[in-house]
Amino acid sequence: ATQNINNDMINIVLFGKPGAGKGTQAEFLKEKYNLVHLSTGDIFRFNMKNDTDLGKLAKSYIEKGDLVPDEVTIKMLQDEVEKNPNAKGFLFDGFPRTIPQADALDAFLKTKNWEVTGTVALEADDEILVQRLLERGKTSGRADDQDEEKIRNRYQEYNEKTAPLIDYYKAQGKFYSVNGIGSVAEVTERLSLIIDKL
Ligand code: B4P
Repeated sequence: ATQNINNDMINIVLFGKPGAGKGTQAEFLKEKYNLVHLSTGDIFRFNMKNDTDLGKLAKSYIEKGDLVPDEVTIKMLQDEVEKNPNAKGFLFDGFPRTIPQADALDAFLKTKNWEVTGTVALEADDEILVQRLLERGKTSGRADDQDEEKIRNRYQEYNEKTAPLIDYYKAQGKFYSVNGIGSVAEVTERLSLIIDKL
């Protein structure tokens, strides 16, 4: 069934716990590999800022540190992919975050003869990440970064709903991980070594 897959298309899933540096690294990787960067977190925040219906809905979940429901998130992501018909590849940042999202992504990409090329994870200890998010919360204005209880809830959501994706992608032979601690440039270099081989 894979014979029709378009292998010129690189689709990378950037994976990691909240605050692991997905958004930070995506800024460099999208330029380096000429990928369309789709960050579900950024798209939700854009909609929240503009007070759209989607933004109002997402806000009620994000402010508590909960994941936004799959149905809403999957539809939004698919719409964003459709807006970029000439993409050479996508960098999915913060999506998928649940098994149903990963299943939906596989099925959706398949309709275009595309697939996930690889999933690269940024690894770091929770305690370091909680400190990073509290630090960002001082200036980001993000409600989900402001207090430790909400931040802890995001890690609980991650452990329950997102961590199972590690085995999901390992079973497909598509899971790679790097140490997410170090300078931004060092981490970019580690990710590049993996992406270059995909
Ligand atoms: P996201 O916007 O995806 O955010 P994130 O997990 O907080 O951060 P990221 O890993 O991108 O870290 P960043 O580079 O910013 O999600 C926010 C919320 O949206 C979720 O909690 C959820 O509610 C909702 N959502 C999003 N996608 C969803 C989905 N698919 N399904 C359901 N809900 C969804 O870096 C963090 C901080 O670390 C920054 O301050 C940065 O400067 C710093 N940093 C980065 N790299 C560093 C390094 N090497 N050294 C030191 N500091 C570093």
